[in-house]
Amino acid sequence: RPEKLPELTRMHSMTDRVKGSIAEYRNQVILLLSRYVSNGKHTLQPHELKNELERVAELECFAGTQIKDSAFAKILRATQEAVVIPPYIALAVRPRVAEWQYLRVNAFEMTVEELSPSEYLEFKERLKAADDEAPPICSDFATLEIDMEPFNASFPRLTRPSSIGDGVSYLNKHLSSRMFKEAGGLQPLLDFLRTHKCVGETLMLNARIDTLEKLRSNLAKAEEFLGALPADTPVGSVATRLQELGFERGWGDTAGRIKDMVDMLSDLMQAPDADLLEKFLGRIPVIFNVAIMSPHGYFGQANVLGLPDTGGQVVYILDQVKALERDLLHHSKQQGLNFKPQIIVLTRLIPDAHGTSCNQRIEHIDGTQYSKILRVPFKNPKDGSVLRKWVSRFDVWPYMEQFTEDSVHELRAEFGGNPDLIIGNYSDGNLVAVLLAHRLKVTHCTIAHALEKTKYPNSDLNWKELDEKYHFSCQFTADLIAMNHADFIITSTYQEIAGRADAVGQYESHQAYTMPGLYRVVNGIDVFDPKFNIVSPGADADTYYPYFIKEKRLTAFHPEIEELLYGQKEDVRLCRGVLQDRSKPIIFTMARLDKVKNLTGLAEMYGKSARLRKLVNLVIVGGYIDPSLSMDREEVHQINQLHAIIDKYALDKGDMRWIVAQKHRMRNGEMYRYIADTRGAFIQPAFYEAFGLTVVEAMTSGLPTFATCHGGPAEVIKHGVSGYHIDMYRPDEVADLIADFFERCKTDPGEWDGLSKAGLERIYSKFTWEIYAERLMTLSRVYTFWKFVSNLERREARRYIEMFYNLKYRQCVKTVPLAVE
Ligand code: UDP
Ligand code: LCN
Repeated sequence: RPEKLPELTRMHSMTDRVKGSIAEYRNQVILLLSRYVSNGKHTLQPHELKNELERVAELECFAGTQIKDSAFAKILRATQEAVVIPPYIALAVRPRVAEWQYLRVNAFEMTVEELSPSEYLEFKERLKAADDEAPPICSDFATLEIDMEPFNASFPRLTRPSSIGDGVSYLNKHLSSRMFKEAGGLQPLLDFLRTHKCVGETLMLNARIDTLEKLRSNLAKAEEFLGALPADTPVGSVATRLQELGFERGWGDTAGRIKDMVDMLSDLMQAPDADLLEKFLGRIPVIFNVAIMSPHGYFGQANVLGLPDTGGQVVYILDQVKALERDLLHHSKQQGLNFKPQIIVLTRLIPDAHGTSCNQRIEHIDGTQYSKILRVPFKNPKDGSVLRKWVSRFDVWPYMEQFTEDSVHELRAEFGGNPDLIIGNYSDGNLVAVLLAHRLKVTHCTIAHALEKTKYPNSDLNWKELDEKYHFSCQFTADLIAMNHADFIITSTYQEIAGRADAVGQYESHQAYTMPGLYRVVNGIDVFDPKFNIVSPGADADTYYPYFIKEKRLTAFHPEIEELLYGQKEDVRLCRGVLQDRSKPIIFTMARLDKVKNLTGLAEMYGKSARLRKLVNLVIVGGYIDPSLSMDREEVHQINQLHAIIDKYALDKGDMRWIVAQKHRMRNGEMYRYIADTRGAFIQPAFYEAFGLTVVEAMTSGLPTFATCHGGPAEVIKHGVSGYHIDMYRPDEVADLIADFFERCKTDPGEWDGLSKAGLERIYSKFTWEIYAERLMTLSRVYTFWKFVSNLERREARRYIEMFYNLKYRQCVKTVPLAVE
């Protein structure tokens, strides 16, 4: 196997370590492996591997031996998944963040071998094959393997896990030093500044500066001219002289700011400096028009939150637009321009709008001057008729191409040309962004919000069983296409890219996986790629602020909130259960009522814990109470389940209230604060949460927060400092953790205040929209520049992606039925 040679040393050391442990602890290892393989074909999760190891280590007959400290035990603790097909057990080991090695042990013969990703996945696929099914002939060729690695081999790549998520700094360092090493390396920078136009007007440099020499000498002249003037001299008084020297608008609004930028460029021409380069590029006015894609769900500003498929992404984008417009206007002014930035959110027009504005073509975005929502309907690809009703985000695939086609014209008409930046959101928006950016040759940014593959355990391996319901074959293919096409990807947290020491990242999980019978991904994405950048969102400061800012409190909402929380009537359209003891603090949750959010798990946990029920009331906001009102199959199931739990634990007899989804955002903001007044807490009980805006909203309100340890909240909260992590796979422990906290609060109120304060501090340091907007716009300018001057286009990869799209994605879409009106 000559192609494996470079890996041999490292791989052998791991197999050798396993062999060493087998030799040293033969009996324990035999017992352990035989237990692992005793249940036939299956996969084992990390906790199952560890629990069995503990059990064997604790057996009396092995007292005194140290298998728990052996090299094999360490490898097992670093294993993220094991595939058992007796007598074999194959391990996917992740010794460090984003580093993977694969091993296979024969539990009967005690032999060990290393596997390549492809071999491991091929072995895993056998879980899905019938026992008597013959292995595929010419398996190497008969299975479609997706491998992006060869395209990225010559591309700069980070090496330190701690640098993941700060791709732009690395890229600037790498490419700026390369620019200086190559003869004429600075020419592309000159070309970039010379080709710069906005609405036909030349910016930055005009034709008078046509060589680097000329640039150098005219920079010196400009420096001298500007240096002699007061710093606040307006640009109007210097523009003519600067134009004669070759400098057009775009450098600044005063002599001082123009000189700043001129100095930066002179310095850059002298020596490479990545930070300075980033600062300089961040000031070039290249982005004026931004198109943001978010097709699925009800995208609107009122009455939409909590509707199926309509949650954080809508909140995120509306806040993002406000923050970006503010930043663009500020930037444009500072650079001496008076262009009106345009931000357009492209979404789906839904004729049957259910009391929302989603049937309007255009809607101005509140809190902005020029930004708007543009809605384009989905059309039946067969007869072109407009789709009237809402469809689940899992069923949108057949509509995407026509939607893109129709949107190109509408967007160009609204912008009066092409946008300068296209941002995709979630799988469908990202796919539309790929198609548009590809066609218009515009900088493309991807935001996943939630990569669905990570939310549903084994959704790749079991895709066939799930496809009828979720169409993951389309979605995961679209995700792969989008993440590889994007010029840059922004994520809300580090874990979204590369996980933690003990947990796999969302993007990382797309590195190697298999969908048996569809394709096998041996290298889907590299999390060390400099395209990844962490830019965390916040909570809108006008809506969410601490409970103790008395002068801003919206007390006018209090009677309505009190009625919502403490009303003594049940009404199937509004609520179930009443709270009897108002002196108890409230533990509160609010989310879309989908399975992964696990609101039912919270109710069950509370129902079971007599201790918790004595200490606090529970308020759940989500979904409908009456299942007949819901349009979403998963939601209906959750509604019925929640009713069953309430019945089972008699939760409607005084200590729990379930309230329908609340769509009034300002009032919701006040509700968090009202619950803080009860000295309560926010609980986010999801099995998995990609980021979790409610967590940030609660913490911004000063409400102590307990949130899932699976996903983004694990990074937003520092456990035990600014909130608590909870694992809803272990509900009894969670109930105790919350009960302990409220018991401590009873004896020491400082406990509650301390947690509330630390939560706020955490938010202010990292999760605000101001930080977000400045960072995202800098990234957009920098990646636009690098795309222009270097081979960031990745043309080979793009051709491969086009083929994948045409030969695979479009085939998958054919399996998705069209909606029936
Ligand atoms: N939300 C709401 N009313 C509801 C449920 C949710 O206003 O009944 C809001 C919530 O305040 C937050 C967003 O919807 O702003 C949910 O975002 P999150 O990131 O927590 O979850 P997602 O729904 O995006 O998965
Ligand atoms: C989607 C999700 O599921 C949430 O976890 C995020 O907070 C939201 O989008 C905004 O990014």
